[in-house]
Amino acid sequence: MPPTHDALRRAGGDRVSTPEGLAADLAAGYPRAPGAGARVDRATVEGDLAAVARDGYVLLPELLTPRECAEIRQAVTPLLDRTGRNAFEGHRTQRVYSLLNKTRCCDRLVEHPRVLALLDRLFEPGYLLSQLQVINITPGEHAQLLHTDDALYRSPRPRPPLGAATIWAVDPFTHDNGGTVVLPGSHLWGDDRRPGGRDPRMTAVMPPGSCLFFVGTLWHGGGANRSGGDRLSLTAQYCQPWLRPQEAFTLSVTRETARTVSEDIRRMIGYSVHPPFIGMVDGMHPRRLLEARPSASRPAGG
Ligand SMILES: O=C(O)CCC(=O)C(=O)O
Repeated sequence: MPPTHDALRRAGGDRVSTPEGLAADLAAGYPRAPGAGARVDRATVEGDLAAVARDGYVLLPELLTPRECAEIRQAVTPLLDRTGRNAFEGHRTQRVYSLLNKTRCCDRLVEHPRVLALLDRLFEPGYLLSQLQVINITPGEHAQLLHTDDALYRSPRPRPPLGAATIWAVDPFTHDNGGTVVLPGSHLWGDDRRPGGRDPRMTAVMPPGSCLFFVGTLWHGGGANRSGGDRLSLTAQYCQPWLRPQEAFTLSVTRETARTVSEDIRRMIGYSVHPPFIGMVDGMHPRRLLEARPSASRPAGG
C-alpha cells in the first residue's frame, strides 16, 4: 500500500521547492518497475533503433510463434463482423476495435519486449497505448490513402515522432494481399512534402508472427489486396504520455480488465501518472481506483 499524503508530509516528504521537485510528488507512491523492454539486450535494441532513425521503420521477423498466431486467429476471427465505414477504414477491410475488452490473446503483442524496448528509447517514460485493433484486408480492397499517424496531432514537421505504430502479420504479408506500404525516410519530411510517384516505396513482405514497427511521422498505408485471400493483422499504436490517445482506454476498459492485465499494459492504458499531475483522478494516482476498498468514496489525499 503506498504512503498517504499525510504520511509523506509527516516523514518530511514535502520537499517541493522547485518545478522539478514537483514532478516526483504525485507518482511517488507508485514507483515504476522496469518494463518488459528492459529484458532486450542493448545491441539488439540499438540495431532496431538505428534502422528506425534512418528509415522510419524496422521489420521484426517472426516474433510470435505459429501457435501464438493460431491462438490470435482463433480469438479474433469470430469478432470480424463488419467492413469499414469509409474508404480510409476500407470498404473491404474488417476492423475490430477495443480488443482489450474482448480477448487476452493480443496482450502479448501489445507488450512485446522488442516493441517496448524501442518505445522506451523513443518516448518519455509512461508512454501510452493509443489504440489496438484487428485489420483484416479482404480480396478486392483498394490501396489505402497514404498518411502519417502523427498527423492527428497538429504540430509542425519535421520533428521527432509523437507516436509509433506496430502492424503484426497473422497471415503472411505479400506484395499482392495488402502488405503495408511505407515510404522509407519520409519520417524526416517537412510539412511541405507529400508522397509523389517517384518516391521509393517498400511493401512489408513478412511471414506470420512478424511485426512492422514505424514512427508516427512515417508516410504509409495498407496495400491493395489483389489476391484471393485475406490479410489478417493487428495494429497497436502508442503515444507520448502527455498526449491524448486515440482510444480513451480508461473509459473503454473495465476496471476488472485493468486489474487483470500486466503492469506494462495497465500503465499504458492510463493507470499511470505523467509527473507531476497528468492522468490524476480526483487529485490522486489512478491506480487507487483498482485497489480493493470497502466503499467507493475515500477522503482526499487518503
Ligand atoms: O493495415 C495496414 O497495413 C495499415 C493500416 C493503417 O495505416 C491505418 O489504418 O491507419
